[in-house]
Amino acid sequence: MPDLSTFPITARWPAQHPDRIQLYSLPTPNGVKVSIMLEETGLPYEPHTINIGQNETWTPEFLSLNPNGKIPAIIDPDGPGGKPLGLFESGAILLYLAEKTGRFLPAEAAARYETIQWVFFQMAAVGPMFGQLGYFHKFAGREIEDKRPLERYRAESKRLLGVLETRLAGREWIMGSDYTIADISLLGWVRNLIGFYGAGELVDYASLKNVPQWLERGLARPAVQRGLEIPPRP
Ligand SMILES: N[C@@H](CCC(=O)N[C@@H](CS)C(=O)NCC(=O)O)C(=O)O
Repeated sequence: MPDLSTFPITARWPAQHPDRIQLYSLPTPNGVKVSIMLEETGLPYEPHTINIGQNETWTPEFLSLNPNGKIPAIIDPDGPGGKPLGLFESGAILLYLAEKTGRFLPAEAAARYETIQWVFFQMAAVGPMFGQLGYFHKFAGREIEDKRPLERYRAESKRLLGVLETRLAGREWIMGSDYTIADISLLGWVRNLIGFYGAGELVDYASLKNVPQWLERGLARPAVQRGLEIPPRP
């Protein structure tokens, strides 16, 4: 049985199954990328709920795994060379799990880098911009009188959706007929923008055709449906 006691996070969130991947997360758009990927691959894992509303990511135990204080993070007891590996940043985790399993990332070099390019697009643009739109439209930023920040993130989010709309023309998934980690990285964010953030009208979501159809296809996948609810909310 692997010994995970060298990871201080396991003192606060003990591993019942230290031989399984330990997932520290919450079903937010960044968190569900990893739970969906784990569900899609069928890798055995043990989820731990991290209550960000109670600032649990800022505890010393959590910070020992992710000094950036954000979910999701994992420990794979069977990492490279059979040694345990701790990892944070959802994009890095998706790449790691794709390489570990040989799934959802094309083997052919050009297609592989094209997929990674779209994952970076999600990480660098879609996530941060949609997140800011959520802050200024739904959360504390709503109260701010100056509407320029809201307008900036609204316009940028709308533009990014347009990029996706064009990419998905004539394609079932971001990479065509193959469902990949690019889709896994993006599905939760688009769903959240029009769902939880209630920003569909702001970004004129109704004018799009390819993105809504892609989202519907993604949300119909049983692994996506399961992943969206893992770990259970506090
Ligand atoms: N770039 C990071 C972003 C992670 C992130 O922003 N996580 C949010 C939840 S979606 C979080 O943990 N927030 C807690 C906080 O900032 O206190 C990733 O993709 O893993």
